[in-house]
Amino acid sequence: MTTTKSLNQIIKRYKESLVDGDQKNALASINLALANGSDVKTVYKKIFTSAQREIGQMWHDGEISISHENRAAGITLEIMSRLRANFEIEDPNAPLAIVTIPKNDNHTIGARMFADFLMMEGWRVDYLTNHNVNKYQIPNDDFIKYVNEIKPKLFAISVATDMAFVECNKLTEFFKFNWPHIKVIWGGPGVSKSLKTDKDIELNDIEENFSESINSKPDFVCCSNSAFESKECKSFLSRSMNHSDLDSVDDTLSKIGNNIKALRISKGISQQELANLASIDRAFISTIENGKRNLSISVLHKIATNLDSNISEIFKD
Ligand code: B12
Repeated sequence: MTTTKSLNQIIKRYKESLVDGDQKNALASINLALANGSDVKTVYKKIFTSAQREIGQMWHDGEISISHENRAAGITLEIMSRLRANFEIEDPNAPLAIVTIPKNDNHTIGARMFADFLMMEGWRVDYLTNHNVNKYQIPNDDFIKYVNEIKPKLFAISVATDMAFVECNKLTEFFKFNWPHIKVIWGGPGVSKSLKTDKDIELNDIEENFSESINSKPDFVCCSNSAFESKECKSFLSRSMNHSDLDSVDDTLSKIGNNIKALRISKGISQQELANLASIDRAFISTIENGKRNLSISVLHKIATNLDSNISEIFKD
């Protein structure tokens, strides 16, 4: 296991490699952290985050040039992409998230980090760099078509500056107008700075406490130091992941009804004949087939058996 002391040494070595533009040494220090037992999330949160913040600060303070800063960011992004190969999601049915950055924001690392974190948690991610839903970059019509096609469960916006916070609000307004059911999460230093909070906040509390600063409706705002690792944020993400599976009892009942009807017709029997076989009222069968009846497992079992089938057939998509 990596001790705090050795982890601090690795962070120092990593940061120095970035300043020197030494990708080989930077990669070697990450491999050392992994070999010492640090997991990938620790590497992201402790090594990449602190090194990038320090290097960025050096630029902000005039200690290194913007080219040096960009070279350092390039190295970190390159190493992140190599690590990502280990947790890339292959399941095409895994829930999908869009992660993006508002117009005019060039701070890409936090966004890419959150995108990778979602992948580690089992999400597929579409990462839209420097996303601009405006007439110059991604036109609204194109974006609407794209979202309708890919059907994401989450839209995540990473915000680094005050300016970008304004754009983030506009983007969220546009997004929620078109897809009110898709969850929206915000994070990044621009959010905590603009809202002057270090808490993770859910929709109701957002409306109560921040209605003056927020004119759109995000579902979750992530401002705590533990970034996306807080209990509240994890719970929100896990609920978002299962969102549409939970919200539609009506869809499930209608699927069950359609499946029963198809099985009955393929067996060549009427509703009355099925009712007689299963000792159920015919009107009851009719409401089930129309998806209007919330029925018990024992009734489902009786119907399935009399259709020479099983319950899993009746639930299939
Ligand atoms: C590096 C850096 C840059 C780099 C960015 C390089 C790159 N490719 O990303 C460069 C040099 C380009 C840059 C430029 C500028 N920067 Co700058 N920059 C930074 C710095 C030092 C670090 C950012 C970073 O990479 N952090 C590392 C990542 C991993 O951390 P993070 O972004 O915080 O992300 C973590 C969490 O916030 C969270 N997270 C992030 N996104 C999301 C999203 C979701 C949904 C969730 C749940 C979580 C989450 O997860 C991450 C992991 O823990 C910050 C200061 C700071 N300490 O944050 C200033 C900072 C963001 N920059 C700032 C400013 C002002 C600028 C400039 C305007 C400066 C200028 N005068 O030109 C320009 C803006 C350019 C533009 N149009 O965007 C200010 C913003 C202040 C404000 N309130 O507006 C900051 C805060 C510095 C400061 N103290 O003044 N910057």
